[in-house]
Parts: sequence; C-alpha cells; structure tokens
Amino acid sequence: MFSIFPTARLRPSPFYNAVVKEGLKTAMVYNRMILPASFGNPEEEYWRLINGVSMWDVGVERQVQLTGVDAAKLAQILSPRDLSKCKVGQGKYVPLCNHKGILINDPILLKLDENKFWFSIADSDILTWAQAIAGEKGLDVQIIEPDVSPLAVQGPKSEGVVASIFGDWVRELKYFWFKETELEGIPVAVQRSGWSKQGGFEIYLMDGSKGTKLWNIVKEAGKPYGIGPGSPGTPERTESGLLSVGGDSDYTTNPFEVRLGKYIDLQVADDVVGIQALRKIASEGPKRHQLGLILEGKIADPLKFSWEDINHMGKKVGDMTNCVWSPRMSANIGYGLLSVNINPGDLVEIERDGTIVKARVVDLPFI
Ligand code: THG
Repeated sequence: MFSIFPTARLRPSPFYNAVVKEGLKTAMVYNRMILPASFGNPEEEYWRLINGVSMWDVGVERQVQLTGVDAAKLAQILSPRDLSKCKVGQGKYVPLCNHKGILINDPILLKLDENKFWFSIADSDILTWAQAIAGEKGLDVQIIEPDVSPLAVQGPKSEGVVASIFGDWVRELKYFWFKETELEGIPVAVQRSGWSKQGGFEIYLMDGSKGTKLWNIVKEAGKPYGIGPGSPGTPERTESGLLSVGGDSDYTTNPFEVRLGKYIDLQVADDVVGIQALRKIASEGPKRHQLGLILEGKIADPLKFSWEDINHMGKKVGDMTNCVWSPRMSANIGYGLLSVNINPGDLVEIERDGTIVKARVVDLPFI
C-alpha cells in the first residue's frame, strides 16, 4: 500500500478531506498539489462522465490574480491573444508563450473587473513568471495566488445539478462566461467550463475553509442525477482532442504545432511576450503538427511515462505524446506530434518497448 502525505510542498486542495472520504485511490501531482485521479473504478468513472454527471476536485487549477491600474495591461502583455474585446464576466482560453514563442501554459483568463483578472492555470509556475514580467516592466499591479479552488461538475446531466443548486440562470451562461455569487454563505464563482467535452460547469470556491461543505452540497444536489466522484480523465480528453500542456508539449513546442494557432492574434502590440517570435514562426510555417493516432491491437496497453518514437518508412517522423485505451473506439488512441509531411490517412509505426505497433494517422478530435 502506497500513500502520499499532504505538506506545504505538496498541498492538498480544500476538497482533499472530502475526496479521501469518497475513497480516493490514485492521485497525480499538478502545480505542486495533489490532483485526485481515480476512486478505484476507472471504467465506471468514464461512463459516468459520458452518460451522467461527475464531480471533480480540480483545486490544482490555481488562479494567478492580477489587480491594480496596470492589471489589464499586464494580462495583455502575457497573452498573445487579443483581449481588447473581453468583457467583465467573460473567460477566454489563452495560450501563454515565452519570448521564443514556446508554449508555457494554456490558462483560461477570467475578467472579474476592469482591473481584476484571474489566469486559471495549467501545470507551470505562472505566478513567478507574471511577477517577473511585471517587475521588469515596472508595472503597477499586484500579483497573488488567491484562495480560490475550482470544483468541476461535468457530464450531460451537469446542467440539471448546477441549476438545482444555483437557479436557472446558469443555463444561460455562455461558454467560459461566469458569475460571482454566494451559496449558503460560501463565496463562489460559477462558470460554464471544464476539461471535458461532455458539457459542464466549474464552481470556483473562494473560501478554502468551506471545501467539505461545498463538496457535500454538490454531492447532495447530484444524488437524483446519479452523481459520483471522478477526475479529468485521459480517455475522454484524448477522444475529445483536448490538449494537456506539459504532457503533449515540451520546451520545444509552439502553439501552432498543437492546434492553438486560432488563439494567437499576430496583430497584438509588439510588447506582448513572444509575439515577435510567433510572427516569425507563423510566416515560416510550423514544421510539426498534432494529429490523432489509432493503434492496432484490441488490448489496452499500460500507460507509458514518456514520449515514444513514431517512424515512417524507416525514419523518425515524430513523437507519440500520449496513448490511452478508448472505451468508445475500442482501440488505443494517442496524439502524434508529427512532421508536416505526415498527414491523415498515413500509416506509421510506433516503437513501444522494443516492439513495433502500427497506427493510422487521423484528424483530431477523434469523437
Ligand atoms: N478549467 C479551469 N482552469 C484550467 C482548466 C480547466 N486550467 C488548466 C487547464 N484546464 C487549462 N487548459 C484548458 C484546455 C482546454 C480547454 C480549457 C482549459 C477547453 N477548450 C475547448 C476546446 O479546445 O474545444 C474550448 C476552447 C475555445 O474554443 O474557447 O475547454 O479546465 N478553470
């Protein structure tokens, strides 16, 4: 029996006690926090997300909060996506890049006020990054990690659950739009969002002492809908074509290579970090692109811990960056970061522990 201990360096989320009580069996590390992964029955957890409703402790999605007179200015300097039309109450998916145009994170930006923003980040240290850029530019902005932790409610039945808690106004929320409100004295923000394509919401808890209370309210409201605990799952997110920055990308990957080009606005101001490099990459044309792979064989392969070589006619043409059994496709599927010479319809070979597995290249998403 293996167990993991929450400490100041491996922080538990406010929902930690609640998920342990639910029977948490496996966890991962994300943003130096514990990310619950499974409650012992991954198949059941998968189908609950596809057909019903699932609740997830995604407190690891930390917020980097910008406030002050230069908050909007800094948000734009950090984002190669044009934010000039972003309204208060709106969220936007924003790839963040370094000065070389390399993708370093892919947060959702929430505009809470004209002078208040949250970057709801993926797994890399954007707090320090934002503080460094602001400091170097001499901007008047406060940058903190506030006491804010999302709880996701995902799946086709999620709207019924969230509407029964907050009211029918949640049904009108557009994708990534959100509203701040209160629930039995607990301050929260409710957003239509979440790392699945099965529909859903995230409830951003704004008081870390109320994690168990919020978990139990959602659990109780979800009972008539068959709610149960789950987590952002690799099978569903891979079928749906969602990107995991840091998993499907590394320190050499630019956003155009991993299907994020539509979120890059090349005409933003010259002081946006990375924009000069991104313009150059765009004009030269990216050398790799991300496509789907359907592997031969009908048996779920164990998960691998690193990228695997993809070959075509005896030559390496890319890397398989993730691979997982898809229950709906009855096949192992994965993402390939491939040379632009390789296209949907091509057959490739993947080296897996010394054996060669054939795979067909397809467009993303799979489903
Ligand atoms: N919710 C919140 N914060 C997060 C995540 C989240 N931070 C980390 C991580 N997830 C950020 N990454 C993503 C990646 C994709 C999406 C959301 C967050 C996503 N993409 C849709 C798609 O690709 O089809 C829609 C994007 C669009 O077109 O605007 O939803 O899950 N709070």
